[in-house]
Amino acid sequence: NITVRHKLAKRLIEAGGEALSGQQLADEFGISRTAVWKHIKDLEDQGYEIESIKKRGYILKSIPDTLEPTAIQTLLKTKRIGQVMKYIESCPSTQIIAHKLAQEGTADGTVVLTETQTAGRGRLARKWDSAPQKGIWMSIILRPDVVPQKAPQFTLVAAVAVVRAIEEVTGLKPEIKWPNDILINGKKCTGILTELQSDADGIQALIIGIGLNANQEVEDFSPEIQEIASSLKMASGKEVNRQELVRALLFHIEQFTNIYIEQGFAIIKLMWESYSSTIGQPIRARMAKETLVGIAEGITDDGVLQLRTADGKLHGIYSADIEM
Ligand code: BT5
Repeated sequence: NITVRHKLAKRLIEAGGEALSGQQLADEFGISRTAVWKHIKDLEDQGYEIESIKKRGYILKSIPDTLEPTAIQTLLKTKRIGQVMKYIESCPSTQIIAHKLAQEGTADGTVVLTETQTAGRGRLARKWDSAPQKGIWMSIILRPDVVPQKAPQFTLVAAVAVVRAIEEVTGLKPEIKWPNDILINGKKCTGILTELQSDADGIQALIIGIGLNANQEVEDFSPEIQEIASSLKMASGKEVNRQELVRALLFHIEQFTNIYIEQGFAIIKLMWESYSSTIGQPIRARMAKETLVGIAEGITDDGVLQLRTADGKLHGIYSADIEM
């Protein structure tokens, strides 16, 4: 029974190192003391360190560093996002699992989390490096009532939410590089991949994949990205609590998607531009068929990047790799 286990974990965390007696917990949850003991064993199997002291009860000593739902959901402040969570220790890609769950009709706000991906992916089938237990490799399934053309804006909404969450948890000041990279000191620490399931009726599901480098050291990255990638730990010098970070991410993604859906893109756009390292800068936009060089002037209300070339022409960039 997962909810009793959640409640028990929550109660132990809130007790802040005080002992809670088996009888007291049994009364609170309306179960037997033996049932309490069984739940305690389950938590221990998940890596919780719990001391049991005769006549006094249970004391929580430590929480495991995993993204297992009990640990995350215990202090989660969201209403929709993360109420349903699927956790797999290792998988090819959380995007693949999320697509399958979405097809099977999973609820709006379902979150897929893993410790490592063997085939993590970026845009255009590029590889995403996903070191075990070092990052947040997560896909969120949303079912917004908007037209498919609006899907790319969710990448920008998610980017603003990611920046907020990183700021809140670490005090670092990340920047957004259009459309989907979050940088710290010019190095990529997060990538976002928004994919779509749609039909004649519109969007069936949006799958927002977030890959966030939390606790890697340089040597945890594959050699080819060691120069361009960074982690929050490398930038701040401190180990981050991944559970706290996931909760902050889910909270801000819920807040900002609500703002976007209720009030439109204008507010998000302002915030996005204030976090952007691209706007106002000379850039090179590499697209499938051509490369354009110019100044990035801003984004439109649809999230399209506006690039002014030397001949004075303004170009709308829908999809590209940006070099600065
Ligand atoms: C992205 O693609 O930045 C989107 C990445 C999305 C990853 C998440 S993890 C959870 C979910 N499940 C998945 O399978 N994917 C999503 P793109 O803009 O195409 O950037 C890919 C490029 O970033 C690669 O070609 C590398 O150069 C670089 N890269 C790969 N892994 C990285 C990492 N861990 N940190 C920083 N840069 C990385």
